[in-house]
Amino acid sequence: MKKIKFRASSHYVPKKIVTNDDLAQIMDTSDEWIQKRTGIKQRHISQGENTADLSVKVALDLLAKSGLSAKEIDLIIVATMSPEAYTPSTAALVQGEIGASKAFAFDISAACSGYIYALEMASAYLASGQAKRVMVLGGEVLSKIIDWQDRATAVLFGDGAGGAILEIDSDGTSAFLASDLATYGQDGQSLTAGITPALTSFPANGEHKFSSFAMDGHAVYSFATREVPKSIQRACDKAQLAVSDIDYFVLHQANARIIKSVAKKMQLPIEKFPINIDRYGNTSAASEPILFDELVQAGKIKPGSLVALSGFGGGLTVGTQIIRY
Ligand code: 4VN
Repeated sequence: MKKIKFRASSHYVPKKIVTNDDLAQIMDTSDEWIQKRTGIKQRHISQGENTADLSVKVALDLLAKSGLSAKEIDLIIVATMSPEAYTPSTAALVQGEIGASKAFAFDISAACSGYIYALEMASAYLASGQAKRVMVLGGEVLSKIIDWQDRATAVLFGDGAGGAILEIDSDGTSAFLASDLATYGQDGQSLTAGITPALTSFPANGEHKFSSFAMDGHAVYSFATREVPKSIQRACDKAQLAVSDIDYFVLHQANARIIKSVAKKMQLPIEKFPINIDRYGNTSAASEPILFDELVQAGKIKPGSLVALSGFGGGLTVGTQIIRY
């Protein structure tokens, strides 16, 4: 079995902070409502930087921290639901920008579970020997796809990026212990963005419409509280660990209440479920690597730590990776 290790971890958020009070100026909402229902106090919103720009910032910091040159990266995967374009992929833009001339690159579309799915791809390429070093990024500029008139969703989201370099290492044990991924496409309509309807006649009459972020909050909320504990349990079972063995549960920062409900349902101490949604809002696929990196930087996740990373949302998708850092 090939051993896989984390070589570096990083995150980046745009400079501009938008507080709940700022939002209350432009829509019918309040700081009290947003904090009580979601745990969010503020979010970072991009001004001019797009998804690849945020991702490039993380990529360059990963290279600086690891001491690697861009040419030593074999594969770049970006998880995003707010890519710059249908094509080129955000990952290809990053690859070109940082000069990773030996890397192939592609995006993964699994919304808020994207980073977990991307880690699965990275570990599969590493385990098969098809790559020795993989850069995995989660990057989102959700502000550009949000309907800023829809107060039910607009208050939830923020922009940011995070990621890691994973590599084959012959020493010790592998960082990837077990995973669980599941998709519920029959429920996909409860969370959508960027639907592109087919032409109904040719030649086209009328404009192409772009649909912004839309969510059946109740449906997605109950999906998350039902399926996330099950996914974590299945992944722990595969790793032959008890859920109580896990040091930190790095959950998608969808809503603080969902995270608390998962902790309660699993009868685990809330201290093991770090939350940073108060500062960043919901950054979809970027939320797991941002939180992961903050915990690494704070010295909470350290060599040997057992971490369960879980994503859930659009697709609908859910996924868990059990990692020994
Ligand atoms: C996963 C989830 C959510 C999500 C769903 C519902 C929700 C976040 C509904 C009730 C509302 C407060 C907000 Cl579970 C979003 C994503 C997308 O990343 C993924 N918040 N809420 C209220 O009225 O209390």
